[in-house]
Amino acid sequence: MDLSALQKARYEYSPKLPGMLRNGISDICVKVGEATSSVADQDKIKALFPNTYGKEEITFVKGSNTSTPKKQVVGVILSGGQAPGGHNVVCGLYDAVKATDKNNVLLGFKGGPSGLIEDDYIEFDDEYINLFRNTGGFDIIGSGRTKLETEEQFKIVTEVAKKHGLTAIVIIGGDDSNTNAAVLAEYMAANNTGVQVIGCPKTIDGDLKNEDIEASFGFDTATKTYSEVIGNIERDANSAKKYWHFVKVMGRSASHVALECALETQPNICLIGEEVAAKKMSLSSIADYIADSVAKRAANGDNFGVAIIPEGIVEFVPEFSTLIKEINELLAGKKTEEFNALPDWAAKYDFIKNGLTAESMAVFAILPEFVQQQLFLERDPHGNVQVSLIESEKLFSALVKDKLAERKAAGTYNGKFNALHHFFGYEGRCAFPSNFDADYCYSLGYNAFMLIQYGYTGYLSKVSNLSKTADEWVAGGMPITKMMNMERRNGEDKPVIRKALVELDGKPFKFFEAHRDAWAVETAYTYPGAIQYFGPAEVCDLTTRTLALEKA
Ligand code: FBP
Repeated sequence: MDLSALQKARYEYSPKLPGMLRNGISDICVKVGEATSSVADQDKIKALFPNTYGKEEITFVKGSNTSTPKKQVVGVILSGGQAPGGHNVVCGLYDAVKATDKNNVLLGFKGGPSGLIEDDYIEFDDEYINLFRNTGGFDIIGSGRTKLETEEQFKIVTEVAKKHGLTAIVIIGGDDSNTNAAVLAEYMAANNTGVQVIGCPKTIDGDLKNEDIEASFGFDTATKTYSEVIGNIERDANSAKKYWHFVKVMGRSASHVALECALETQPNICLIGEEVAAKKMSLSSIADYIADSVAKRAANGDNFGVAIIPEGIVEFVPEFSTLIKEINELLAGKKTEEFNALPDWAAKYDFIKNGLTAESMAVFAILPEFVQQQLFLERDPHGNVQVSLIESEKLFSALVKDKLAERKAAGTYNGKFNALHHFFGYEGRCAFPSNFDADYCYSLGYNAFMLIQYGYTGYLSKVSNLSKTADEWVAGGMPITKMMNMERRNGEDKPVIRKALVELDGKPFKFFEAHRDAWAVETAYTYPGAIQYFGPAEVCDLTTRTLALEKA
């Protein structure tokens, strides 16, 4: 395999463990904390998880290891979208598994949860693991989005576990995957299979966090990667002074990624979906808000700017989410075929007009035609519009252009508006993990094995105090049921981990809110530059602005 110079250098990097895990496996013991209860719907969650509910929070501390020695055969899967650092979770897990007993085994099930069902696996050894240390990507075993949730699937997993003598399964995933980890843990406990299940918090979206989990891994590197490029674009904009750049950033629903990039780069505009929903903003009012910045800057002679748009924004605009719901109804069942069979867009437009309420049709009518058509493109397996396929960066620039034309006609604006569009998502998901993510992920994996060794199941590997240096990080575990509540999913009440949206009274948003009016008019850009892997700690080991503000 040909290696880049950075890849070779990163192989040599030693990820930092929390101080308390540095003593060696034989010197790590457990401090048992308080019993837990779920964040809401306690009676319902307790009834659904009789074997795993209400367990205690635990922390690892220095002291003699009191776990009962036994041969461990651990299976691991990566689940969902890629996030930088996933390889290091596997490496940390592997190192702890082998440091405890070299006869222990770590199996990697390939292609995500489906690997467990199809019994498609590899057994890790030093030679293979060493190819992936401190590198980005999930290609060590691949990932997938199959949901592990049915009794039938659990029975197959139990058979696969029995065949390999698995003592534990580690699921590295987001809120849905860890919800499934909790359900699987309960099933394994209820059926006395002896298989423990441990989760690790992953997602670049940053929405798997709560009072216990300070950050999901991958958010740090992905946002730094996007911020680097947004900063470069800002500098280009400020040099050429002729374009408005509309930059969409990933984040399926929550706007944490957009907010973090805004805190890093101080653009002229950043939309926050959660605020749009709270203020019930319409497409038109959002377009006016952006047009105000364009017009004020133009009045100062600045016909350029940068606007950050979160990927999930349209679902937060009340009138747009109603429109999406109506379209989902309109195309339900066989009606999709009927719609697709219509000869041209004019015929399809009539079909839509007859099917939507007058209010939704009014919203639909103001959309540029390419967005109208995107709303009728591919559907997800549940028949829903895939909002990530809607080019909201182009939608908003088109709406702003219309607003500016109206203002020009009214004589209230006399600038130039040339828009360019970008979408940053996949560019950041497999970047070489920052030192923070490399350290955090390795620690999560190492710690996951500590939880296994001490017999815990239904726990999320927890490493906290993350805004401090790694030697002050705290390692332990939290029952996943503590993070759960009941939510309506596909017409049914289901126990799920509560997703963390941007808190409008939280410190990161408050900081942004206090500065954004100035940023909207001035050119206050900051240029974070590329992630640094080698050099002084104040440059290389920086956490996100979000985490720093939350913990300030
Ligand atoms: P996870 O929730 O699985 O971590 O994935 C998040 C994400 O990266 C979103 O930001 C994005 O909308 C989505 O995955 C894209 O999914 P896909 O890789 O299937 O195109």
